[in-house]
Amino acid sequence: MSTDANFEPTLAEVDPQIADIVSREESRQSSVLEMIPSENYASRAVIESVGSVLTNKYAEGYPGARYYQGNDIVDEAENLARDRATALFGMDHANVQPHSGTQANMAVYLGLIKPGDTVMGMQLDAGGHLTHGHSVNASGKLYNFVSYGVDRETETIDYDAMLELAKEHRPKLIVVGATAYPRQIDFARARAIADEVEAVLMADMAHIAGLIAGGAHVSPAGHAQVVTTSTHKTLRGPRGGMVLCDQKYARRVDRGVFPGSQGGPMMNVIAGKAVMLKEAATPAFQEYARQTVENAQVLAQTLEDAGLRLVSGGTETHLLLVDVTPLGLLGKVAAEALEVAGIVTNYNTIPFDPQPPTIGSGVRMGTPALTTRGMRAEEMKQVGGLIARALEVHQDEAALVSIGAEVAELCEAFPAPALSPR
Ligand code: DSN
Repeated sequence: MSTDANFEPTLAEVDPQIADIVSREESRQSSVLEMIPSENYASRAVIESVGSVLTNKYAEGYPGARYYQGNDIVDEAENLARDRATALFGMDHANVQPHSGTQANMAVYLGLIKPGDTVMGMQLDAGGHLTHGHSVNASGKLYNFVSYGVDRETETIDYDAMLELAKEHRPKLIVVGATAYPRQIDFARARAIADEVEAVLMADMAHIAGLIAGGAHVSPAGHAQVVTTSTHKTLRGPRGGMVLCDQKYARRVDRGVFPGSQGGPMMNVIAGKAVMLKEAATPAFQEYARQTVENAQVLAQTLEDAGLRLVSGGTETHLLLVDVTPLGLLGKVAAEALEVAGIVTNYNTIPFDPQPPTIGSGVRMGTPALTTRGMRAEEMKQVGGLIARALEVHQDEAALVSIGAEVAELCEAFPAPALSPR
């Protein structure tokens, strides 16, 4: 029988400082235009799962084969997540335990190849990710990564050059996928290149997983033998990762995750991934994915009409990369000015960037979070106008603050999903 004594004190009672930080961050997320393309608002159902007592359970191993007792109930959560993931993405096998997209990528490398093996990945300034072989990352230190990039003219992937590079270096694994690439990836073409040199194709769909789930981007299923992703971007799930693969690679992928590179899985987060996968399989999510891309395209057109240069001339996804150098700006300066106006983006390198990643010549922005708030084409025209004006007056703090007042009005009209009363 429960008594009052069983109830634990609340966060606000135990640690008012952290409670205040959580509350202020919730307000910040609702009072700015959140345009970092890898961010989104997880649903209340996802956040409830992540904040649940499933965090208490140790479950090293996999459902039905754990190294701890008492896992029958959490096994059900992991099985639901695995089944929903394979059904949604049309792949044979899913591992839902990776703590992040980075962990998912490292687990695949560990499971499928050996240190020193040759791998091909997209270089960072062309839009790739640190875990696609950058020298400062374990991927670049442990494996012999050879990098492909984009064509200087079109700023899109040069698949012919990629094929030549593959023939020259005969990689065991080819990684496609990006964090700052606004165009769709041709998975069929990438698979043909991999087949030509007898490599395995790995698609890192972290940025576009939600678009793929919603049918707004071509799927890697049937092309890539292994697919990795994070779960908190366009998918709107909890912070985490996943690997999907053909049955042939299932055992090696699983061993790459556990015991290869992780210990106990976060069962609370796995439950949140299961909820995310249920939500992403709905018609409402398909509409969300479609609207996210439409919003990005309207925003791109608005910025171009205002005289800004977009890398590759536009977007086919949720993401835009604005070259701010024609305005005499550096990426970091531009992103900081936008934040003063309440528009949160991130500075980024652009293809063939002379600037280091700590400065960048571009600003990366996207529409996933704004679309979650219910904004559509009309609002994207407004947002594009605000961005163009803010970049123009970047040195005038008062002008930026006055643009911020317009941002605040828009945010009030399209409230972010809220957990606490405001
Ligand atoms: N996934 C990266 C991003 O796109 O923000 C960070 O690792």
